[in-house]
Amino acid sequence: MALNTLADYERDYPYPRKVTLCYLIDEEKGMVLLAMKKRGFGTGKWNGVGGKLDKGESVEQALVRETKEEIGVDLISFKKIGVIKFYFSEAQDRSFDQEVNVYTADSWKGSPSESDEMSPRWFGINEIPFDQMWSDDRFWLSDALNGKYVEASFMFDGSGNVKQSSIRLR
Ligand code: 6U4
Repeated sequence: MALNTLADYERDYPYPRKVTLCYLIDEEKGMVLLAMKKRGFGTGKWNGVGGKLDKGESVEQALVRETKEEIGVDLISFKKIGVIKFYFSEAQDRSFDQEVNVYTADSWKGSPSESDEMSPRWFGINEIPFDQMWSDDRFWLSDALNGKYVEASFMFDGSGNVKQSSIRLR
């Protein structure tokens, strides 16, 4: 059957590849740590830190490893704040689609530092640079950082713009 709508993708591909995404939060200062992606998927965008699971790894193991690899920090405490599915409708195959498992962390060891992959910087929670981020972020990130649990799905067009979305906040 043809895949025309987001509901078609959700029905036919309910389990895209899992990846992790983590936002360090400084509650006292009201800041969130974003990192500029220097290579690979999403180059030139501010994002949380994270990536794909290695073989045999759990989501939380990957979250801890990716945070260490990308910004040099050891997570101590973190909390899941949502699950978001992304479907790249104009891609040749479904290998780009992702299930992003989103977390915030409020305690860690070490100071965020630059790696080959990412360059971190603190932003005020009300000063998130949405025009330099994935186009879906403006639909859910502020609510998620303000304590809502987000379950969402997005379908992108070939230019990376959101074509359809379905967002549940609780
Ligand atoms: P490599 O280059 O294979 O080491 P890896 O770090 O394993 O990469 P990568 O960079 O492909 O994985 O992971 C993608 C990252 O981008 C994850 O942290 C999730 C995040 N991400 C992907 N699509 C997103 C989107 N539409 N909105 C968003 N974050 C997204 O906010």
